[in-house]
Amino acid sequence: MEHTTSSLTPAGRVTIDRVETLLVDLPTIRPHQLSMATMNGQTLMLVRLYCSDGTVGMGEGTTIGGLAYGAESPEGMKLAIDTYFAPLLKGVDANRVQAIMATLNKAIRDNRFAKCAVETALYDALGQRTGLAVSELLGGRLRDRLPVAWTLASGDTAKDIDEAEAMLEARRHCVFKLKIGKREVMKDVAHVAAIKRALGDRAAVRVDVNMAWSEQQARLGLAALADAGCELAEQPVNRPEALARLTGRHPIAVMADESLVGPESAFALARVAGADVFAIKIEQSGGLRAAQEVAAIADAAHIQLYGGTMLEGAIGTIASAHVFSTFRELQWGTELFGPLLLTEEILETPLTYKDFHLELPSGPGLGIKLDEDRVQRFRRT
Ligand code: MUC
Ligand code: MG
Repeated sequence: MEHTTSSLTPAGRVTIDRVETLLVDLPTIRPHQLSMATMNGQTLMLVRLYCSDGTVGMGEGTTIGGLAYGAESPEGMKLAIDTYFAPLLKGVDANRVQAIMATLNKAIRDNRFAKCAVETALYDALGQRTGLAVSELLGGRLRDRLPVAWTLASGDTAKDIDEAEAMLEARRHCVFKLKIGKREVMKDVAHVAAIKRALGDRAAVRVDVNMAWSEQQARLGLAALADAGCELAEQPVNRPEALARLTGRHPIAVMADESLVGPESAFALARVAGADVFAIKIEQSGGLRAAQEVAAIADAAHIQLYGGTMLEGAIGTIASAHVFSTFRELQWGTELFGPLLLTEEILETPLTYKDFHLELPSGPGLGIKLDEDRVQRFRRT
């Protein structure tokens, strides 16, 4: 759906003229099994902001397993932007990103993922206008490339080991996150131990339980995982209080993911030393600047940082990379592998993954270009 306005603007003032949203459906390279859903494809909700100076900013919203991970879905984001965001965006000063986000935050509760997509598009357009990369607009990058972990989630131990070996051989990933929580605790631990044994010191092994364990299961599971050589467990339990009680008890780092839904939740968790590490996600945080605020809270509380993903496609992935490149510390690297899980490329020039890292583009805005034919081919009609 498209929205158009033909407002007269004072000289020099750049306005948003049109807001476009579309859904793009892309298959995954294999079924991706999480504790709450198995993904066979990913839907990208793309938003484009057409500005009066000819710049077009783009942003992306994704979720995991439709509504399995949270309250927003790609279809819901599209509807929210078309119906409620677009009238607030049209005709406003496109350079005033903070002011626009303040307006949206005042008029629209929650909808963090949709807000993130729109904020990404605003910064992309501002970057093109000024010639600066999004990371420079966000205060300046501290690194030009980011370490990238890979998630093993085929559901089969032998397949996961083969996959990890291939990644090591290709020098693409040497840190592996294993999705567990579907099976009995000790069966999952045996799966992790077998993978760690096969990879040895050549790779680091971590797990993501996606909240599937009770606190008691987590006490047992974390101790056994530590013995198996696993270095970190992501969101083993649902409730932040339980996460806090588990932190610091076992020789394995505890990382918060689902518990982090923006700066206020980050502050609440930091106050009770509720995790060793924060997995920061731009969508979960409610936007690019909000993600930086979460990072600042973590830094102040001596909580370490990890750059998380909602399995975004190329746009959301590179937007995340611009943000994470500005973090003062990034002790646990990132998992910005989303585009590599998809069978189809939608960029004119694919992102560069090399030597266990994702490289940041240096061009204006996000620094990437969509292949329009490919987008139209996979666009939902
Ligand atoms: C999550 O829960 O962290 C990140 C990697 C992956 O495979 O799933 C996501 C979501
Ligand atoms: Mg997670």
